[in-house]
Amino acid sequence: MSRLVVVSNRVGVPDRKDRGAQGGLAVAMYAALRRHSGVWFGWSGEVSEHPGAASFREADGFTIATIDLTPDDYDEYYNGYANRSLWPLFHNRMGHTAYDRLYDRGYFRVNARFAHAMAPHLREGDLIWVHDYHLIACAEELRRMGTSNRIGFFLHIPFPPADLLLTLSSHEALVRGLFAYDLVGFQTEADVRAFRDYVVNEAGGVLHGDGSLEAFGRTIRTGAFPIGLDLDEFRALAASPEASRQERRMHRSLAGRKMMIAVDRLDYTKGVDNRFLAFERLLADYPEHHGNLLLLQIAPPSRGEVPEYEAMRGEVEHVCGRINGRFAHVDWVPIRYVNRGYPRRTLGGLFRAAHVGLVTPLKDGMNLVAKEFAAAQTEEDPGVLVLSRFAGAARELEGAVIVNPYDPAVLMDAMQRALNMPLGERRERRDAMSAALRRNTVADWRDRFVSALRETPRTLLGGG
Ligand code: ADQ
Repeated sequence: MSRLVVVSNRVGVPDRKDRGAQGGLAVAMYAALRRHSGVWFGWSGEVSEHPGAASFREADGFTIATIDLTPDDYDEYYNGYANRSLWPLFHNRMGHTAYDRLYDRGYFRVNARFAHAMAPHLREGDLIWVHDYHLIACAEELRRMGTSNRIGFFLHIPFPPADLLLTLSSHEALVRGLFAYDLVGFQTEADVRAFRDYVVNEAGGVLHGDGSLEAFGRTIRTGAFPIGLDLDEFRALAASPEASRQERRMHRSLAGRKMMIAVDRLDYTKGVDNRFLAFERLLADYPEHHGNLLLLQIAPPSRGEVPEYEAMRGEVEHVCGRINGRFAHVDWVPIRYVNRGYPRRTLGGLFRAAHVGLVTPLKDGMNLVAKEFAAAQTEEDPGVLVLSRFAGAARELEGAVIVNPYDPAVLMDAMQRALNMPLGERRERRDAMSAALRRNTVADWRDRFVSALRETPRTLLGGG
């Protein structure tokens, strides 16, 4: 059987003692890597002046191979191009996008370094699966070195409309880089369409009748592979003694009040401030909620070295402080704003204690928090999910109340509707979401992608 080589910016490291602390994606990868005696290749998380060759260690049934980055790599490739250029642009946040040649060069240099560090360890027949926006240009360098293996790429974040992508000087180099793969997967059909649109209209490419795309002298396959959840695992976590303890603790602290919950990395794509503004309107328009409803926002800071994140954090704190100052009583504060992360089993308990889950990103590739909230709900008394139409998850979770997160009045109405929804409707919606989660688990996602890559026609393979 062919080996599987997974390549991503950061590698997952299995934790035998606490499986529930790890995301479903990492766990799904471990299973595939074990089955295929594979290798997971990525950045060690270390920055050093003189990084050497890749270092290897055996994990639980597979191999982890990592390289260090130099301080310049870290600034230009990681904080720079990946997180200040690609991330905002691919989430339609042009105002946050940095345009900097130094970042461009750093990105392509580090992508080439990944390829060079990896190439000596590849074997004929290895299936190579590269993940996400950090490493788009990796395969092109592998091809230059003569690698003819099947190489697949999966983009976890959205693919932007052509007009936005064209604002990056390196737009063509990026898309040409994607044509070095054999299979390029996206979260949704809308992302696939955006990619095809660029290729056909801006790169003179051709969409063939069998769905393959030809440009830059190569023909590749593309497709939507929406990422799923390990439903049984998350349900088991949400029903675990630790989760139940959290749930009881939260009920005690609520003392009969209702709770809406939101859980995000603190990121300007997640729409935290819009959510707070909608909540402020709700409190202003419906005084019956005063003293009887609170919003729990869990938002651990991320990417603190990127200036746009610092600015956004200040803005969110300002809005939160204003709302709490405006409405709080001595015995009730409307927003509980928590800047730390919690293990997934704790989140499972909190999701069960909540009446409403607010997942309202301005743009999101998928958003697994939405799926986790839906998975945690019980049949007896399910909470309602309010979900942004701009999250990939909205395409599958039709049982959610789907909203436009930009319009505070729409978001406020959705909150009010969710808070007052009768049990029968909540159950119907919960069942619809469970069925959707069951149809497409993270294992299905992984297996569909790996099979599609394995089945790439031989005729399409090769260098160039
Ligand atoms: P992220 O932007 O990181 O991922 P998301 O999918 O929402 O976002 O979360 C991934 C995991 O992180 C989930 O398992 C979630 O529970 C956990 N997480 C998020 N916020 C947390 C918090 N405050 N505390 C603890 N855990 C938290 C990117 C894309 C997404 C896509 C995923 C997977 O941006 O759109 O769904 O990859 O493809």
